Amino acid sequence: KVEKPHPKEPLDPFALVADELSMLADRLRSMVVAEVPKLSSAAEYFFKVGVEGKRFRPTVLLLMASALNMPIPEAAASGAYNNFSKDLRARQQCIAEITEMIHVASLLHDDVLDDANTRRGIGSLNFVMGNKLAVLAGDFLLSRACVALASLKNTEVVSLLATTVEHLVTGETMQMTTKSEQRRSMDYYLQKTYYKTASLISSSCKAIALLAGHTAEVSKLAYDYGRNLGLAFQLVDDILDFTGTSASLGKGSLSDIRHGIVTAPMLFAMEEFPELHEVVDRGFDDPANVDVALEYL
Ligand code: GRG
Repeated sequence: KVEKPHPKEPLDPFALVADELSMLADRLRSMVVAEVPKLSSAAEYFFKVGVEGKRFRPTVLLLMASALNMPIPEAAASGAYNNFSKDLRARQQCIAEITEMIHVASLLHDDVLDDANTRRGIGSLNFVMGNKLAVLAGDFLLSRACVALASLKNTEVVSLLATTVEHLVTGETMQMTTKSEQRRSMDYYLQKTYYKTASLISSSCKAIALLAGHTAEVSKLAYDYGRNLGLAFQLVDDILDFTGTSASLGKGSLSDIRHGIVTAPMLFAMEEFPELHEVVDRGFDDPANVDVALEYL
């Protein structure tokens, strides 16, 4: 039960779905039990209490389910909402679980690609158990996500979430560009950000709507909401990479610029200070060039 907040107190969206979020962690651990114990412990590494991350995606999805499952008279009349049941909510919780498994798989692989040492305030899985097990644990999470997805028996939802895995890979590949034109283009940044971050959130929001039997029009609205929220989320994440500390981020700060990745804060600074273009084109292999760029931000 959630107490009604005092009008002046900000609403805590996480509190609204707190019970389901704690169930989610238990479910995720039980969904990644493997034949080989080493694989189970690698796969559940980020599902343990205290290292589950912000749980932004499952929170958004569960709130989306609450919003979309509310019966509205027109819909009830059309018969589309007859299955407002615990079963529907359980299927939507399954989308939250699948989304979190895909997300964590991408984090595991990302940390291998970036040779990162920390994640969620503890050693990254590659740092603690090695690159090989981190890659395999990511593969395993994707496999279990596929099995859960198939159990929903909804081909549109399967196709949607399978495509979003391709988008994650596409976004990550786009991020590796060394082409000058692409590195300085806001359009390229936004397209990459859609693939890398917003696609998973938007597609899973749409899946929540589709499972509830909503029309293509409503499902598209859910998708657009998730897309915009995902883009905004990544913009904030990119700013925090410059302004945050290792303690507040749970991972190293200034990671993007040190990996030569040009994000929104740098693109905006380039608009204001044209001389930054040349600095960005030199790349950031030389730490002295990182310091030069930081002076403009
Ligand atoms: C294996 C699915 C898969 C993909 C491989 C490595 C890769 C391709 C994609 C990486 C995509 C990636 C890491 C995008 C960044 C998304 C992002 C904003 C991550 C941080 O999300 P938070 O802040 O993290 O929600 P927590 O830890 O709170 O869950």
